[in-house]
Amino acid sequence: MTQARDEIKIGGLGASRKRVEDNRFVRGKGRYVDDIVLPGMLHMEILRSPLAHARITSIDVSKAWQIPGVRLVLTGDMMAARNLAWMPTLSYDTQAVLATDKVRFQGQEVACVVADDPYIAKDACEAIVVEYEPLPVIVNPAQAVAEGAPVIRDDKENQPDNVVFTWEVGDKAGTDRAFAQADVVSTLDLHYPRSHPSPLECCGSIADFDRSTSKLTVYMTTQAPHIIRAAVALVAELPEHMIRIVSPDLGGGFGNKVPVYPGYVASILASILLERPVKWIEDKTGNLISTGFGRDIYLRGEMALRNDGKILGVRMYTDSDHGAFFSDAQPSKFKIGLLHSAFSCYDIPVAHLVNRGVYTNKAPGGVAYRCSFRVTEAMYFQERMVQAAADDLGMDQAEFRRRNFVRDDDFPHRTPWGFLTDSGQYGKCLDVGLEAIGYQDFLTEKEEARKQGRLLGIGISTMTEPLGAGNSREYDILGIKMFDSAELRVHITGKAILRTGAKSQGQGHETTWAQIVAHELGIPAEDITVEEGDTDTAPFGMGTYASRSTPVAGAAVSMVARKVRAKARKLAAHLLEVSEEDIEWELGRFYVRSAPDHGVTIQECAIAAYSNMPDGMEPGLENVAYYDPPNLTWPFGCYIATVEVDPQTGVWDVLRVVAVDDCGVRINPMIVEGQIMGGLTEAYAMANMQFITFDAQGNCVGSNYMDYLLPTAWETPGYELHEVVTPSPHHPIGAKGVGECATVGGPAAFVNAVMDAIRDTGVRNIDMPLLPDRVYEALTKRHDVS
Ligand code: MCN
Ligand code: CUM
Repeated sequence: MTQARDEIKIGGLGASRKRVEDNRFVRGKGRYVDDIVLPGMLHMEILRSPLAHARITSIDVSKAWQIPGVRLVLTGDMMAARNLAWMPTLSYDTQAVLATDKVRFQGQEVACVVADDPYIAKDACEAIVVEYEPLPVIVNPAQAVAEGAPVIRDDKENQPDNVVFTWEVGDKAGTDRAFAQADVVSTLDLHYPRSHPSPLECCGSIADFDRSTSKLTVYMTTQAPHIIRAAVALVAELPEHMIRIVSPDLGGGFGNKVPVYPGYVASILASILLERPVKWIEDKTGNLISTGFGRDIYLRGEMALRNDGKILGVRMYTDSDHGAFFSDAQPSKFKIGLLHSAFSCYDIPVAHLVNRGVYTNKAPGGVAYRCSFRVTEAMYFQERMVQAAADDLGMDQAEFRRRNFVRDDDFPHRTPWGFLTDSGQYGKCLDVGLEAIGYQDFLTEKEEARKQGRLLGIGISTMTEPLGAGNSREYDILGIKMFDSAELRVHITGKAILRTGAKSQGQGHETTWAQIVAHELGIPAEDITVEEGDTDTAPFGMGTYASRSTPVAGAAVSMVARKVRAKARKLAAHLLEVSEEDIEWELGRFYVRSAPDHGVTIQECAIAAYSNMPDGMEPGLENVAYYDPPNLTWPFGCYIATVEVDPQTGVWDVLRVVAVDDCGVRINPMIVEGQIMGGLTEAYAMANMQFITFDAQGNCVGSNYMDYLLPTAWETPGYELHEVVTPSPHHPIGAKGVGECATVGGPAAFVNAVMDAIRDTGVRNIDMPLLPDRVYEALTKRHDVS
């Protein structure tokens, strides 16, 4: 008889283990960048441009220097003298660190002051006198490409206009043929507005250059410490082994903490010049107006349809607004992220996508806010178009989806834009969702309500999305391949420490990675410490974004545990005095096949690794694994919302939200549900209230929490969550990513529901957010509203 451990009891795969990091978070003991105080530390503040586009004619810093306690005033010219006025971005562009020639967006960094405390630094920023000569301002793609538009990036050679790139994918001629055969062509124009991830903790850094050792340590808010280390080595021309990046606890990231920001670079230079630690903590307005936003993209979609509901082909034309610098982090092969993952869950024979990216006088970014590299936009367009197409055909929207889904036995399936989806049960997920919401009953209720002048609507959004870049053949950032890593050390008493190249910002890696080790080795999860974010100790990895941690670093955790188990097996054979071939494994224990009671635990193997190894065996029980996934993982989500729209005011209330997520095997179901609830809340926020816009002068509207709204518990609807499990065929434990699914798929469910409720108006689209005045205008004026 064997003594297999109960996996749930030891906190292994499938255990809804409480989050270990919450022990310190709920006690106020988290250690964020701003909590770190170093001896002799100075404080830096940034002076930002009030104008969106202007030539700088002079900067007078003399008054700032006179303020007692000011230690350094940095301007673009001083940066330029050190070749640091411009820095490379993660998308092969350049970005101003401190402006020299022009300012190109409101909020751009113009100067920095370092002082004894942050208040002195802030006052001194206000004592700097900058003279600007205003230039015409561009705030959208149409203006950017208009005849005679001023060239924003006149700093660049070979940049005669404001076009960053044009990128196309698919089969143009084949798509044209499909459209020629269509019974119906459905079209839709949409704008996915600029939004902001707005993590509660803003960005910040503490640079600490120690002249005596030549070592630079930077504590900073980054989701990708190793990429930052490489970037600092290149920008500051420092040797990489003399740079240590530490990303401590993060108060949310949501993609906002991937790019390299001028504040980081300026604090590093200040520390090198002053030989003192220099802390920079961004304020909320600075964060909202200058750091990585999400979306800001216009789409025209066209769908070729057969009368029986079959989609024959799709065209997409998109204009993306990247702001003044093309700075987002995304796989270098794909200029507009993974936008071309649209329609991956549908069996569409042929498709063509053309994207044009432009510079405008707005903050740089575009890849952030739980977007999976712009898959948010892809799936929003997809599901809004699918609903419009079903309406045009007069077909039931659920039936239209089902008719076009890739079927369970059609995997692997090559999408028309080149992805390979490998698994899923799309029809089943939709069925679970429809059943849960009571679809047919709701349609009846809706018709009844309509007779009484009440407007009820139901919105469905179904999607599969690519999570887990790379594989290294196709995915790199600045040429660095997108694999990831894990290092596991089992100590003599059988406790362990695990480090990965990922970096949690709130997702719970300290809890879930230990569960994977528990699953592979049978060591209780509570005996495993998980550490991330310190480049001096963590193995090289590309960090956490695009929900890549479980698919890539999580897979590396499995693989490194398996390597450790392979060595433990040899130790077990030695201890049990049999040959390795005679050994069997069950959770946490090796035993002799012919005598199952005769066994040793993994902990006994650990002791032996340090005290009783066989002749010739290297001591110790540790290893490292680098994992390069063969494919992305393809989770599926089905989100269904029901709403009631008030015809008198345009206000809409959510009645119910049902979410069915298939992210393969769930490591920690409670954490997965938390991710989905958070994601749905962000989806609801974007559909209902959240956007950043600009006036004609490029002034940012949405620069504070009075204008940029975060939903509170009061208005956030409740969610009903359901699960389907289709394991990833290639991930070592069958898990797929999930961190962004609900934010990606959710918005279309809310918007489709409102559009369904007001269908009688004939209005095809209202752009997000669906503010009451926009809905009211649609109800009264009956034309498209944005
Ligand atoms: N998980 C699981 N089983 C699965 C899949 C995931 O138990 N089958 C768990 C993971 O172990 C992990 C969490 O769910 O603890 C999220 O895993 P994953 O989908 O791999 O996503 P990442 O860890 O890579 O997180 C990134 C993703 C992104 S890109 C954004 S943006 C986002 C998001 O996570 N930012 C967040 N969720 C966030 N949640 C919080 N609290 N804070 C953020 O900044
Ligand atoms: Cu696009 S936001 Mo997340 O990938 O860090």
